[in-house]
Order: sequence, then structure tokens, then C-alpha cells
Amino acid sequence: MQISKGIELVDLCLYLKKEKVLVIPDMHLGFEEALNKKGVLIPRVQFKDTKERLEKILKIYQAYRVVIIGDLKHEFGTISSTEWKHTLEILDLIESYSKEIILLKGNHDTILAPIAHKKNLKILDFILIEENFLCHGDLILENEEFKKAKRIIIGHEHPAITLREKAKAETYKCFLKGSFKGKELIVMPSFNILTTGTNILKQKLLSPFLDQDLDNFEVFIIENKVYNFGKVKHLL
Ligand SMILES: [Mn+2]
Repeated sequence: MQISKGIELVDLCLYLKKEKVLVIPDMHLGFEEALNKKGVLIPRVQFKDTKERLEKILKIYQAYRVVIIGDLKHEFGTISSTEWKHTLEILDLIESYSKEIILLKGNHDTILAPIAHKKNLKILDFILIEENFLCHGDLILENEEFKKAKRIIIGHEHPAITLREKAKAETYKCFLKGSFKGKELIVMPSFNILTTGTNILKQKLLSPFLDQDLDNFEVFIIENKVYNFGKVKHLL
């Protein structure tokens, strides 16, 4: 399904058809390990799931370029041996199916440089691809490229939505489509199955791109297939 003209929803990624670009949102590799370190015991299923889903997408789409829209890894302070191994494995996997990897800087990517260096990749703050301005979403960058863009694509927020039916409540990751300063804005959920995200109906939002007109954003839930849930204001 297309979320916008020429932009396909694929699992929790976006595919820009004409430009042959696959955009992968916040993977937060090492999230489980970080939780384990804090004493939260959860099984380590994240990496296997991330890798398998990603490989499936990469195989089908054979993207020319892959943009990682920030927060590739979770931990701020150090890079553990598992994180090194997992991050390199994911980058190798992407590399084997595409011609170019673009790493965008997320707020969790404070120490990504050694990994990027090892893979000979640059870390950028943003990239303009045709009419699309891609950045992590924690900061607004109003530069020349931003001005040229007609559409903004961000991650960071991890939007999700909690739907209630009688006594049951379930939270689903979702994409949001709305606008920011006259440009179309698409907000991607996190790729990681463990970070479900912020319930946009209840919690305070993180991204400065989302501080206005949220009511008129459209919600797209991905569960086996895509469901367009209409505007936020009708879900409240
Ligand atoms: Mn982030």
C-alpha cells in the first residue's frame, strides 16, 4: 500500500519507488541487552527478528540505496561486543543487497562513529532525495535542502496507538501522515518489535515536528496488512 504518491509501506519501512530507496526506521540494536543490564529479564529475540524481517524486505525490493533514519543502536555510552557484532552484521546484510548505505544521525547515535568508520560509511544529519527531506526527527533543520523539499520523513517518535474494545486494550505501531510548515510529513514507527512506542492519543510527543495539528494527522496501522484508521481527531 502507498502512504503517499510513490511511497510504499513495507513492513515498518518505507520504499521510495522511483528513487529505489529503502528507508529503515529506528532499529535500536542492543535494546534487550541494555534492559538485561538493568535487571529486566526478557528473552533476546530482537536481533533475530530484526535480521529476518529486514532480509525479507531487502530480498524483495533490491533497493539501490538504503537510508537508516537514525537510532541504529540503542545504548549511548559504550559499544558492547554484542552490539558491535550485531550492528556490523546488520550493515553487512544491507550492503549485500544494496549499492549504498546512508546513516542518519539519531539522538541515540552518540558513539556510532567507530562503527561507521569500520564500514567506511558517513554519518549525516539529513539527506534530500528528490523532493524528500529525511532526518531523524529530534531536531528541526531548516536549511536550504529543507526549503527545497515537499515532503519530510522522520523516525524518532515511535508512534503507536492504543485501541480499546470493552475491557481490552491493545497498542499498535503506526505510521502518521500530516503536515509541517506546508510540507507533507511522514512519521515512521520503530523497526524494533520491543519498542512498541508512544501512544499518540495519550502521551506527550517527543518530536518538535509534531507539536502542531496532530488531530489532522492520518494513522496507518501495520498488522499483517495496512489499515488506514483515518484522522487522529476521530480516534480520540
Ligand atoms: Mn530517537
